[in-house]
Amino acid sequence: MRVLVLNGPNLNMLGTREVDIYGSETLRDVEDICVEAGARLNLEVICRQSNHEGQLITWIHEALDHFDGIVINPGAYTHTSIAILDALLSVGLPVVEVHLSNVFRREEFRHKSYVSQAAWGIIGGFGSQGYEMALSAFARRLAPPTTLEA
Ligand code: DHK
Repeated sequence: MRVLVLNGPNLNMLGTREVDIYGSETLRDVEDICVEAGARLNLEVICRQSNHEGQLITWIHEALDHFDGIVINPGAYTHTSIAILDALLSVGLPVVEVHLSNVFRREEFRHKSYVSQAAWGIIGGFGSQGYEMALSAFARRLAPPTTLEA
């Protein structure tokens, strides 16, 4: 089972960017956590980050033939991008939306998420642990049902 972890704009600045809000872990740390969690959970995890909406959309389209699910932190595109919502809806893969911060404790413009409309679940406020939670949800969802012994 393969899961694509997508991070959007400014998440490459993790570790130096507003550490009081986003924490001191770098994007590399977050991606390492995802790959390690994937190994524990028996998921193949591939991580990508872009500051460009079109690149994120292309990766979402390409995921259709290569992945079983998507974990996405769209950064500020969460609150603005109907195009990313449409891309997620067009591929129809299960999506977990992750935010490092609890967006509902922050400015009102962060309370609206377009992406949520395509999401199976939403996780926010747990820092990098949120990505592990998302992957663990996929491991449960994608695991083949255990057969009962006769
Ligand atoms: C990351 C961002 O870059 C913001 O634009 C979002 C999100 C929140 C996060 O908490 O991970 O508003």
